[in-house]
Amino acid sequence: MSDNSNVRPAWDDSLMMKAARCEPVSRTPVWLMRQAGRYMSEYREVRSQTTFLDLCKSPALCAEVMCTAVERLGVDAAIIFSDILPILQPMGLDLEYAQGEGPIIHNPIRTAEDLSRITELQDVSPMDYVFETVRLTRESIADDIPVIGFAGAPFTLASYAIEGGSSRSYMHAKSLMFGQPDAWRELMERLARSVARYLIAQIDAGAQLVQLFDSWIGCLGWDDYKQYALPYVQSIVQEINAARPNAPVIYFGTGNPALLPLFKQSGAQVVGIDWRIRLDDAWNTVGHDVAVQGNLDPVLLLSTPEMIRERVAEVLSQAAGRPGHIFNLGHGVLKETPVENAIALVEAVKELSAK
Ligand code: 1CP
Repeated sequence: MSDNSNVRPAWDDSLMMKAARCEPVSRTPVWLMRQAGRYMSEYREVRSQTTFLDLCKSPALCAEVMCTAVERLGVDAAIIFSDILPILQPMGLDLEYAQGEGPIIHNPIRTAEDLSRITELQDVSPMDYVFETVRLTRESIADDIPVIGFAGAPFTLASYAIEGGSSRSYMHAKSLMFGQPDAWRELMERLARSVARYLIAQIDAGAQLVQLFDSWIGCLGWDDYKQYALPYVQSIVQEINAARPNAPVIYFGTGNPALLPLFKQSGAQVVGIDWRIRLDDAWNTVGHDVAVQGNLDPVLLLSTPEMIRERVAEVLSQAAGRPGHIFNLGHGVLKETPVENAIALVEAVKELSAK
C-alpha cells in the first residue's frame, strides 16, 4: 500500500471490486472457485509433502499454492487457500481429512445434549493461521488482484457438524432442524456469530471481499430455507456490512435455483449462480441492483477449448455487458480438469468480454 493515505490502493479500482459494486468495467473479471487444488500438479507436489490440515495451517505454503494458481491461470482474484471446516476444530469438533474420503468429524452433534460440546468462537485467535495466510497472500500478489476471504455458511457448517461428513439425504441435520428447533436455533446462532467474527478478522488481515459458501443448501425447500437458514446468513451479512462496509460479501448457495429470490434477501452485494439456471434468468430474478457471479458448468472444463469458448460466449451474451457480472464456474473446479482448459476459459473470458 502507498504511504500517501489519499491514494486508493490498486485493488480498490480492480475489475473484480468494481464488478462487485456494479460499476462499469473494461472487461469481465474472472476467477474460479477451487482454483488451486488437486487438478494442478504444483498443488499435488506441495500436498505430497504434508497432510491437508497441516497444509491449511502453514500460511507460507497456502500463500504459495494460491499465488501459483493465480499466476498460472491469469485470474483476477485470489481466494485464500484454506477450507470451510477447520473453524469447527476450536469450536469443539474432532475434524480429520481421511485419505481419499474427504472430511470426517468423529464426534458429530446429534442431539440437543450434544450442543454443550460446541462452543461459540468469542476469540478468533485459534484461527490466526488463516489470518496469516490472508496477510501473506495479500503481500505476495499483485496490488490490482483483490484477495477473497471465505467461510462456510451456517447451514453447510451445521450439516457437516451433525452428519459428521458429506451426506446424500442430510437426514441427521434435517432431523435436528425439524425435531429440535430450539437446539437448531442455538447451534445456528453460535455458528453465525463465530463466522461473522472470523470473516471480519480476515478482512482486517487484508481480504478485500469475503465469500460465504452454502454448498449444501440446495437440499432445502423454500419455506425451510426461509425459516431455518436465511436468518443466520442475514445476520452475518449485516454484521460485516456494519463493521466493514467497504468489503463486499459474496453469497454462494448451490443446488436449488428456486431459492434465488431468498438469496437476494441475504443482503449480500454479490449472489453466486450455479449452472442449473440461465444466468440471464437468475439475474432477472435477483434484480440488476446486485452483482452476480457464475455460472459455467464445471464439467465443461473436461471438454475442449473450442466448446469452452462457445459456452463462455453464451454466458457473456446472457450477462449482456451489464455492470456487475463476475465470471466464474457454477461450482468448484473438478480434480479431473486439465489445467490447459481452465487457462482456456480464463483467456476466452478476457478476449470475448473486452470492450
Ligand atoms: O486432499 C486434498 O488435497 C484436499 C482437497 C481439498 C482442497 C484443495 C479440500 C478438502 N479443500 C480444499 C481447498 C478449498 N476448499 C478451498 C481453497 C481454495 C481453492 O482450492 O481454490 C476452498 C474455497 C474450499 C471450500 C470448501 N471446502 C467447500 C465449499 C466449496 C465447494 O466446493 O462446495 C466445501 C464444501 C469444502 C469441504 C471439503 N473440503 C475438502 C473436500 C474434499 C471437501 C468437500 C467434501 C464433500 O464433498 O463433502
